[in-house]
Amino acid sequence: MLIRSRDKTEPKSFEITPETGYWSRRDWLRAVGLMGAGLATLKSVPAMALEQGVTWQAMMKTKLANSSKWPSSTSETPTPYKDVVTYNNFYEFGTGKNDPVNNSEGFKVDPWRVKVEGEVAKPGHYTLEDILRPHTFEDRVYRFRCVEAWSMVVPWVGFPLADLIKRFEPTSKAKYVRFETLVDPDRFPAQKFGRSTIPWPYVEGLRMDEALHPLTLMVTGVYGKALLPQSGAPLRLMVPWKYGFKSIKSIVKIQFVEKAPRSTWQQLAAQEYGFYANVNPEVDHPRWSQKRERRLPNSIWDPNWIPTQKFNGYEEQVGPLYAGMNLKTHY
Ligand SMILES: Nc1nc2c(c(=O)[nH]1)N[C@H]1C(S)=C(S)[C@@H](COP(=O)(O)O)O[C@H]1N2
Ligand SMILES: [Mo]
Repeated sequence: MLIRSRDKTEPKSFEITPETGYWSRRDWLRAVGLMGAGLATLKSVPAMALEQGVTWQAMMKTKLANSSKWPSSTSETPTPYKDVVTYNNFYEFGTGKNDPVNNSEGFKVDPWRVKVEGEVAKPGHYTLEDILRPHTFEDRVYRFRCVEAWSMVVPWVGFPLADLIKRFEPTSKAKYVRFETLVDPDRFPAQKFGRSTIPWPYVEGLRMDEALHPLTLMVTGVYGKALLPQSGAPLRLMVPWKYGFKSIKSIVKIQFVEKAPRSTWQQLAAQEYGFYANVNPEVDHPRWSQKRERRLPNSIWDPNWIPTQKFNGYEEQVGPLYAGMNLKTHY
């Protein structure tokens, strides 16, 4: 088929589910008025136009330009862009806060596929275009709290994870969603042999009701721009009522499973980092208090300590998810 001749990295037809490449070309043809015009006409379209019609970059640009404002954003002052993209945790690029920005220059998103598997009616190896296509982006300003007791206020761009999950049609056996980050030592220097600090891939998971909660966002951008590598390009999660480590970056796998997945930080130190990881000032980390946080921007002279709120201030929205649960044992 024509779509497969576009470039060598295009998936083979057997990897394509009905929603994938074929439909992208069809939609695009319809948009430019070529639908039904047949093969001859298609061949005469300049190659460049074909490229622009289907690349995720073009799709991303249009969607970012047409994003809608989410009405429930926090009115707190956003952390400056500079801090958001230079003070990061992304161990694939190194453990220092500036390692992600310093070690990610030239990071290539292409090729990018998201493998969807497990308890779903529509598993597949989806292209980034497939993932993004039907979704409208929203601008949402969320509080963001790392388990290390620093925090930011970030204007994310994205769409509800629930909208994506529904497209895959999870079965009744799908009780949890498990996510994986890309493993590629050529793109993530800290994954190179001998330099690893944590086991790869980075793994995270959510209970199905948490994954479907309207606050859970699949993030594609920050401050109105596409995600930079250090922030988890091209797709990362944002679960604003949980500690930052739950918000996995650069996702390449979404798995629907029956049992609670074991996350990277549980594997490393289960007594310190639980599966739930809900922001909670009443439950201290074994080595430090979680009662307060350093809100960025700050400095050593002015650490800007503020009190931490239960569920990071989203208790009204997410409290019911944990009704009757002991949050001290389910930390
Ligand atoms: N793949 C991957 N995802 C990750 C991490 C990581 O090291 N690798 N760090 C987590 C942690 S601890 C935090 S606090 C946030 C940081 O997100 P930010 O750098 O965009 O602020 O990403 C989370 N997602
Ligand atoms: Mo974190």
